[in-house]
Amino acid sequence: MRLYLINPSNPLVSIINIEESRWNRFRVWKPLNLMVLAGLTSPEWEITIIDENLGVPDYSTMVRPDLVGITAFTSQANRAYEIAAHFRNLGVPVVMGGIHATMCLDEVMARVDSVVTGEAESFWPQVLEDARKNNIKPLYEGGIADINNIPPARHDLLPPAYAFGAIQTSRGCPLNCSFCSVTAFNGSLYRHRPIEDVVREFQLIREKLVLVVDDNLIGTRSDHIARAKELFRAMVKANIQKEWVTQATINFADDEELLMLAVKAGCRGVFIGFESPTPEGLMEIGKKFNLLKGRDFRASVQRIQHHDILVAGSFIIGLDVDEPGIGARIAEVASQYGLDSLNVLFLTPLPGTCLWDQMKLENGIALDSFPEDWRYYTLTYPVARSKHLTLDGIIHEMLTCSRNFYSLWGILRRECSNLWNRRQPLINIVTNLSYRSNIRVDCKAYAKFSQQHGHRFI
Ligand code: B12
Ligand code: SF4
Repeated sequence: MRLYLINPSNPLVSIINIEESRWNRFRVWKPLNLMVLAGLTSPEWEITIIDENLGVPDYSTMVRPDLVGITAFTSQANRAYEIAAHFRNLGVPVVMGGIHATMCLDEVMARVDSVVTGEAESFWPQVLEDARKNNIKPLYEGGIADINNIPPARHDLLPPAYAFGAIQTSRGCPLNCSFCSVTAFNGSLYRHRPIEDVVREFQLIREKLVLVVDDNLIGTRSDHIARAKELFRAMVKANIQKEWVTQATINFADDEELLMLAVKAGCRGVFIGFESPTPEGLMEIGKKFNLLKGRDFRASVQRIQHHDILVAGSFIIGLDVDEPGIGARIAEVASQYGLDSLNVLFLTPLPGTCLWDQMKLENGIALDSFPEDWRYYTLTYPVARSKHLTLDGIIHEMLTCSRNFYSLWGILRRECSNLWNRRQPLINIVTNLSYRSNIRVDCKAYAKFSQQHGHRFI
């Protein structure tokens, strides 16, 4: 039995457009979900994982599979439907799962043979068995799975074309920011895989560099922090010899022992959501966690960097409180905090989030012709109306922010500081240059977008 597992491309995601900028090679990440599914698949299936981000194959020249499984973020939905249509025309059953299929069930069910909602661990073997018997059901509700003792992801199946391997150690996040789908999808319980499973799986990864995909590797409570320390100790003990980056909340900075253990275990960079430079902005999106203890962000960032860990920060533009000047303000604040890199995204109502419900109620969603418009839900295009900013205004803020933060002078200053402190200067320069070269790509893309969709924002 032959199984194709496919990660659809989205040409509008400039960050992964290698042709536009060769620096982006370092930012093509493995589709871990398909590797996890492959790990749950019995040996009678011959599995091929196709990541269209590495290049779209000519499916018509490929051997006909017995089953096709497609994953999709919302932004990939349209391409997913094209792939599904191709294989269904050949009479091959298509099953789709992942975040978009879960949040937009009716839309997806109308376009594939079967949908698996939620986490797949409990149902995937059943789907395969039903497919083998030619009796696949239209819907399997995976919900929240038990992540104890799941087999390791198949790290051997993808070509060695990626800079980073990938692994997951926990699911969910103890917070619930209004724009984020994680808690809606993975539930409010923050769950951890057994440490021995994680350590064993780390040892199967070929790449030296690894993305730990957890939404919040360290959590927020003292028992979460204790688990993170235990994990790092086990990784040190097993001498896994990997260098990894991950996502965490700013409280990563608050525990010296945690930082020491993290760096010993191979942590080289952390991605932190700062989201807004103002308390009003943080309140608006439900991230008051960042306001706790009257935090000094610069000092927090420095404490992390002191351990040779790079800090990448993320902010959002387009909140109700954002006014003209917000782009320059974010760039200024990010520099003040001393961030090594900055990722700014447009406020986007992703289906299933509180923000989605709120914007629907307020008629705030400008790009609402679905499924066609999903391709713009990359967070790199404005899709919603902003209270104080026009479409051209919000684009101007985004470009100002990127140009200010990624000015040659800004990059040079950060690189000198990183060289001086011997804090990952190579990774830092590659990251900064890739962001800088994407400004040109983004400019072209925004101009086209404004021309095509400007009238929908009025
Ligand atoms: C790592 C990551 C990335 C990586 C990409 C990884 C990749 N290639 O898959 C990078 C950094 C590139 C990335 C980019 C983006 N991301 Co992202 N990302 C994640 C993150 C943190 C982890 C994903 C992961 O590997 N999870 C581990 C796997 C095992 O879990 P899973 O994907 O949920 O898979 C399980 C089930 O969903 C199911 N399943 C999944 N697929 C399938 C398929 C079949 C057939 C079946 C049966 C089951 C099934 O089974 C799996 C096992 O239970 C998630 C958050 C999260 N917790 O998932 C956000 C998340 C998926 N990303 C999100 C977003 C918005 C984006 C971007 C649009 C934003 C941006 N500009 O950065 C881009 C879009 C890129 C694109 N191609 O369009 C949103 C998606 C929301 C949505 N509705 O689309 C999430 C949920 C985070 C959030 N804030 O809400 N992301
Ligand atoms: S802290 Fe990050 S992962 Fe957690 S809910 Fe907020 S945005 Fe989502």
